[in-house]
Amino acid sequence: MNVAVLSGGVGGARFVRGVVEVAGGESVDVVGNVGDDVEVLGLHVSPDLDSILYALAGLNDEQRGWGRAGETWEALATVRELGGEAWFGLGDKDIGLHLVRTQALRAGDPLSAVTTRLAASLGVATRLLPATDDRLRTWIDTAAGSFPFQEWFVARGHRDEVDAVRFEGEETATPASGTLEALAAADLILIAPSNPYVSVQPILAVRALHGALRGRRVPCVAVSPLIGGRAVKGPADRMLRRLAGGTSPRHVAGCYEGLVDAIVVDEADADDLDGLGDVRPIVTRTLMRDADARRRLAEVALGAVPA
Ligand code: FO1
Repeated sequence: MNVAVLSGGVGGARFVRGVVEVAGGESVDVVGNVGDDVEVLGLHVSPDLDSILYALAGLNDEQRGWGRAGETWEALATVRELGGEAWFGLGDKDIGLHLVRTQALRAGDPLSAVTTRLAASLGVATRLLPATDDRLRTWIDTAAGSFPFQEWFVARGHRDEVDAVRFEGEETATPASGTLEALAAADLILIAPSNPYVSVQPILAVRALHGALRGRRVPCVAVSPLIGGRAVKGPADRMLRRLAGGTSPRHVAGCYEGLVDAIVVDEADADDLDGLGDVRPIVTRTLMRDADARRRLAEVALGAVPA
């Protein structure tokens, strides 16, 4: 069975790892978010692609959810000493990857080609593709102003309530090579338990990817990132409350209107399944606290072929 997964970082990366462990790396294609990519200290950082890459290579820091395990921070300490831009936590090992990526991008290689090479070098058999090779950036509109995603998320600690999310470049962004093919070849499409607004919508902002999902001939199953209406980490619950009017499964499913056939929700949300319409709820335990839990969740999602 071929599986395509749309994913953000952190929670999405954990889930993707579970899917790969259950389905086998070579039958899984991952389309990753690039809306939160950022240029820092002259380096091109693709946080969500990297979280997935590190998770699949077994190099990720489980606790933090992003970056590498056993990381050191000497370069950033020097940057700080020298009065440089130190608000974004780039570790020494992580910087090595950004140096290689940035050099290749400057030489004119598309992000998808660079990502494929990085994955191969790290021994990752799964195909990891950015949603687009074009510049697509998420902007967050708040009462305090409009901010590029990482400035709002990291520098401001996502403290500002979000009025709107915008994607710079969405009108012209075309799908990265391999993404439409991955969706067309899939027997099942999964949407990882990622923030719908800032992790999945930037993928769907690439019009042709949205169109491909809408016109799918195979089931698409989303996994809710909320447990008992609350985010495991990050601002997804606050954003849903404010932008969708609530944090029930129907509010999450509403972010994917016409795009999903089923939604996997946590047992803690089992009493709150009204208003899902045609979207079939699948109730299980969704917290990925360890390898067993992430594999169990992946098994449920992979087995969730709607009637
Ligand atoms: N998240 C933070 O909260 N603080 C950071 O300093 C930070 C640095 C960072 C560096 C590389 C990387 O790949 C991810 C990093 N993240 C950091 C995570 C990232 O900002 C978000 O988790 C994602 O963009 C949201 O999916």
